[in-house]
Amino acid sequence: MIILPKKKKFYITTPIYYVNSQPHLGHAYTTIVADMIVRWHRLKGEDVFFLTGTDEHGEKIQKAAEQAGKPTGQFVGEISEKFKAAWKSLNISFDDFIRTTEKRHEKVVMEFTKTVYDKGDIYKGSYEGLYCYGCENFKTTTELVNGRCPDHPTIALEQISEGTYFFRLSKYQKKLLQFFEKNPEFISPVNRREEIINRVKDGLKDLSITRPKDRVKWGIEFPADKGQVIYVWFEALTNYLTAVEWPKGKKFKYWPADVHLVGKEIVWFHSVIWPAMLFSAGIEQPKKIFSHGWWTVNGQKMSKTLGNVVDPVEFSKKYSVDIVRYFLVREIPLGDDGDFSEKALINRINGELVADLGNLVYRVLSLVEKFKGRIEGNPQLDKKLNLGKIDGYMEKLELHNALAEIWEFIRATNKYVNENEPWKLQGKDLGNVLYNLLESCRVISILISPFLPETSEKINKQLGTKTGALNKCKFTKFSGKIKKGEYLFRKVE
Ligand code: ME8
Repeated sequence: MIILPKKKKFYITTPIYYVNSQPHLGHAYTTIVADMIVRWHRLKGEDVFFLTGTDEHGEKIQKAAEQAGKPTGQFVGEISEKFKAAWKSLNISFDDFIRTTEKRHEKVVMEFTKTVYDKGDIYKGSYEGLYCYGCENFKTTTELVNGRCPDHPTIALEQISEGTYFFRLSKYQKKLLQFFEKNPEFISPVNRREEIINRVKDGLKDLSITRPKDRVKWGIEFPADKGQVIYVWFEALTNYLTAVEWPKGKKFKYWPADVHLVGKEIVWFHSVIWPAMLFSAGIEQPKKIFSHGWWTVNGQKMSKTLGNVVDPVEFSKKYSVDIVRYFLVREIPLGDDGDFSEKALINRINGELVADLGNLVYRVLSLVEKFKGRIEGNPQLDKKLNLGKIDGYMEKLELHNALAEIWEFIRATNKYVNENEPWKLQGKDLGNVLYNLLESCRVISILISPFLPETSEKINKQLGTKTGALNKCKFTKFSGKIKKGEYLFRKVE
């Protein structure tokens, strides 16, 4: 029996999104970025698992369903479907879409909570404080701006006083700080890391992790007290374990997560509360929490509460799915904030997509169409490709740099056309130049496939080639059957 070497595994997650209203461009951003990363790892031949889904319990959702006048179960089901449909239309290649109202999740949450309880890390107490339904979290007075939560200025805070169970978060302060010290890349990018470490150094308060059932009905029952439901964040974070069948399922081979990709407003939950929960339950830590920035519209954070949301699906109908995907990732480095503007999007279409990529493929195929000789020769253009550099950027999650490096190759190929002036060549010389150009286009179709999957497929169709894994990015014999089609992108006036 031949034993094949075990494939490297790669597990990436997005936050699970609240179903209190529709998916918007901010949610699409995180999901698209995760999709590009996972597609890159698939190209490398790794055994990947990509998880996304919806966060469906808690007061905020309960209230939204009441406002919509619908039974809560029906309400959450409808919106969860909208997220799923949006991700399908944006070409998101998720392996699992989890819903926190599923039985499999309830089972894992119960078992996880019991494990932490048995460890002695949960105790009964009472809580008094100001609660923000937008964040589903208590706020301290120092966090407020003009008496309101800065992230949800339109939602009035509520004074709450009630019996609750606490998780001994404070117990893990030292262990967390040691862990951050030993794993400098755990919280990325670095600027967020410093903020978190300083906050943990200031001291950790135990976390209220249940809500009385007479106030919050829509949740998973707390196993140790039937009068309480589990706090939505404590429950939601556990989804990352549910999907990989903790503690003993087959999919648990994917744990620990390689990347939890999140927006910067929830990095605290992921880099402090979640690791403390895992320490308590005796489960290995994820490898990286990467928090990205926010998209704003006219300088304001895009949010359901502010009502200034951009619909990613509508936008992709107006331009194309690939254009929206490309723009979001090329426009800002992962980790930075960005302001959404249609003008900037149009500039990217007309520049990089039409003038560089679209023009290259069209030019090459037009030349090949007229040529009757043999397309063969010596690899020359492959020296312009730095695959190691592109992969290095992808490993560091510098997607905009990876794209810029791919574009270097596209531009080098265009330059090769201009320098060799194939329209003046004939016979073997022309065959050689066309060989280099076709192999280059084929390689480009592989490299762009994680970012622009539809365009990659179109190029393959026109070249008559099949897309391959990353190890097919070497120049070999060109064996496609050309079928020139439409321009890949149209100029926007
Ligand atoms: O926080 N710019 O869900 P949520 C960029 N259910 N990204 C944005 C964005 C913006 N303007 N707005 C939202 C929750 N996002 C919890 C998560 S995880 C166990 C539980 C993205 O529906 C970003 O990824 O409020 C952010 O973290 C996430 O959507 C918040 O989605």
